[in-house]
Amino acid sequence: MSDVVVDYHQMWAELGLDLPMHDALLEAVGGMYGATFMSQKDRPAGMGYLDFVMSEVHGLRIKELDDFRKSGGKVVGTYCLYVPEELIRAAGAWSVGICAGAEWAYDQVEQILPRNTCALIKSMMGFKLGKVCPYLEESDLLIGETTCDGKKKAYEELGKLQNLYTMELPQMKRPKDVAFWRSELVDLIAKLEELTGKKITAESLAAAIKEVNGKRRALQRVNAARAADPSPISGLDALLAVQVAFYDDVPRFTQMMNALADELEKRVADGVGVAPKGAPRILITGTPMALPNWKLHQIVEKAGGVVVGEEMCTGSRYYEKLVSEDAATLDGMLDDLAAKYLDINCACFTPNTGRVDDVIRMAKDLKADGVIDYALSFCGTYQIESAGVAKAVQATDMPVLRIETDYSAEDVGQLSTRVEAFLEMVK
Ligand code: BJ8
Repeated sequence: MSDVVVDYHQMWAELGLDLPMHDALLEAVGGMYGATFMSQKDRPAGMGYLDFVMSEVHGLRIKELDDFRKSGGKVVGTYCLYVPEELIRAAGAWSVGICAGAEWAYDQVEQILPRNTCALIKSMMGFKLGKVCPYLEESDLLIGETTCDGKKKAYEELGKLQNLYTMELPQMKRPKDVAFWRSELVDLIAKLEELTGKKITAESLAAAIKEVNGKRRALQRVNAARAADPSPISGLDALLAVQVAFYDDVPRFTQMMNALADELEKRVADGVGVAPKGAPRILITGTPMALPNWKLHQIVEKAGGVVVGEEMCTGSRYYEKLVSEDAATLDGMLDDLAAKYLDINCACFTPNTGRVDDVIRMAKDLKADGVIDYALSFCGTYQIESAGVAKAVQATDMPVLRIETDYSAEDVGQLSTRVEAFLEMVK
C-alpha cells in the first residue's frame, strides 16, 4: 500500500470507457463509500485493507487484470454464484464477479429492457451500455446462467455486445438435475480450455478447489465472529468483505481475511464491539446486494441495529458450503463440484425449502432478534418466496420485516421509519 496517487485515465481510455461518465461514477461511489463506511465508529483495524481495495477498485486491481491479460492471461466475468470459480482458476484464468449494484444509464437500458425489470439486471446492462465498468471491459468472456427469466433474457441482449457464454442451470435438485448440471460443467471446461489454451487437470483443479475453499473458510471465520454480543464487526463491513471476495486476488484476499478474523476473535475475547451490547441484532435474507449496494445495511445500522448475518448470495450462500477436497480424479472432483453448487438455495429453484431452513438456523446461531426479508422490486422469485419465508420464521417466534426496494434513494426515509419501528419492536 502506498500514498502515491496514480492517474489511470490512459488505461481506462484504452479499455474504451466513457471517461467523463466514469469519473462521475467514481466520484459518486467514492463519496458514498466515505459517508457510509468511514463514518463508522470502532471499526476493526483489518478493515484498512478493504478500504484500500475500495479506494483502488477501478485502479490497482484493474491494472493487475490488465497486466495479467497483457502477459497472455484471460479474465472471465460472472454474475451468479452457480458459476464455479474453481473451474475458471483451474484453466489458468482469473474470475471476477461483475457488480451490478447501482443505477446507471437507465435511459439507455429502458430502450432494450422493460422498465419493470429488477434493479440488478438493469444495472448489469447499464454498466455495459454506459461504458463505465472496467471489469466488464477486461473480461475476455462473460458467463451467464439460466437462473431467473429476467437474467436469462437480458444475457441474450448483453451477448450482442460482448463475448458471452450461457450455462443451463436446472431448477430442481433431483439426481437427474445434478447429473445434468455436471454435464454443464463438462461443457464449461471445454469452453474455458478453448479460451485459455490450457487443459484443466486433476492437479490444477485440486489446487483451485483448495484455494477457493481457503477463501470461503476465511469468510466463515469473519462471519462466525458476528455471533458474539457485541458484534466485533458491523454488518456493513462484513457485507463489504463478501462483495470484495468476488473480484480480489484470491490468495491475498484470503490472507487478509484470516488476519481480520484473528483480530475479530481477539475483539470477541476482549468484549470489544461496534455497537453497544444488547443492540438489536438483525439477520437479512433475500436478493443479493452487489457493490455498491449498501442501502439496507446502512439504514439498519444508522437506526441503532447491527446486522449479524446475510442469508443471500453476497453472504452465507457464498461462503458456507465448501467443495469436498477428497477426490483424486477429475471425474470425482466434477461430481463434488456439481453437488456443492447445486446445493445453493436460490429462489430460482423449486422447491426451495432449504433457504427457509438456512434462515432459521442462522437466526438461531447468530442470536438474531429479528429477520428482514429483502427483495428487489420486480424480482418475482424472491418476492413470491417472501410470504412463505416470513411465515416459517415467525412460527419460530422470530419477528420479520418484509421490504421491497430498488437502488434509488427515494424510499430511504420511508424505509428508515419502518426499520426504526421494527428495531423498537424486536427489543
Ligand atoms: S444464485 S440469487 S446470484 S440468480 S434479483 S436477477 S433473481 S429478478 S440475482 Fe441471483 Fe444467482 Fe440466484 Fe444468487 Fe433475477 Fe431476482 Fe433480479 Fe436476481
